[in-house]
Amino acid sequence: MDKESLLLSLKQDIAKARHIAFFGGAGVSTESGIPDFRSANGLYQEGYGDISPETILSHDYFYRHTGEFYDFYREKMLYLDAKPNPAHLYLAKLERERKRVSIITQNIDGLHQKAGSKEVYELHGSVHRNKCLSCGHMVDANYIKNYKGRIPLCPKCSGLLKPEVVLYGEPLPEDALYGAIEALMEADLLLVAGTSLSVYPAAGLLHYYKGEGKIYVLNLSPLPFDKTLKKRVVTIEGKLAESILELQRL
Ligand code: CNA
Repeated sequence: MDKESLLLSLKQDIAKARHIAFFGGAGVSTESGIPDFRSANGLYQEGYGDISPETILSHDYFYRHTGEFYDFYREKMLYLDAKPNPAHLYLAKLERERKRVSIITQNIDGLHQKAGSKEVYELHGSVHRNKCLSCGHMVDANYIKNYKGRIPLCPKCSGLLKPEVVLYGEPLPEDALYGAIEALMEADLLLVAGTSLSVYPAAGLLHYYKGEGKIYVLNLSPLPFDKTLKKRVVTIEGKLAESILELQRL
């Protein structure tokens, strides 16, 4: 089938669906100007000497090299002027039209909420919440970005602030995890977009999807699904936001 026919079939399945689960990753926000990790222009292609981004964005590194962590984090992970793109906006519009749309995201940028989506499970947390490890006071991402000093400290007690972002070596937040599992078990249509499905345990959650229909994948490149899911997968290659605009025109 050509791309137009695939998008038409997706549009019809969306119209029929009662409850859509959308499982997304960094590729959902590249068209908002936020680089992903693994694409040709992704963060992993840049060099940081001998240290990999996974190492810098890890629990141990945060505590042992807090200054270096924040140098990287503030320069590479905070895109506070980014705006939702047509994919974020379309999903929010579906929800406003009284469909249940559960957004399960590995992103930490808050763009689904900015677009208006209400049911969002942030598996890897959010740059917008930052907690003082001493007194529990919360600050926003602007405070972290604009702090005059290498390591942002709490405005109330000068304690160390930590972004509520899931670092490598940390467990997923239980609320988001169980909410995502429940949504996947209840949904009757699954869309997977802008993710390499290489970060676990997030990628493994797709097995909780119990709907009987197809699984649509909207990604720049095909994804490695195992045998159980593979036969139901329909892949629509290309840029997500462009595909969504095309779908809306059909
Ligand atoms: P990834 O491993 O970088 O994979 C991104 C995937 O998206 C790749 O398969 C790309 O081919 C695909 N892709 C890129 N641009 C587009 C596009 N415009 N349309 C369709 N597909 C596209 O990212 P994952 O999310 O799979 O990896 C999980 C990490 C990335 C999570 O821990 C995130 O927290 C982390 N991350 C998040 C952000 C963000 O919040 N915006 C940015 C960078 C990294």
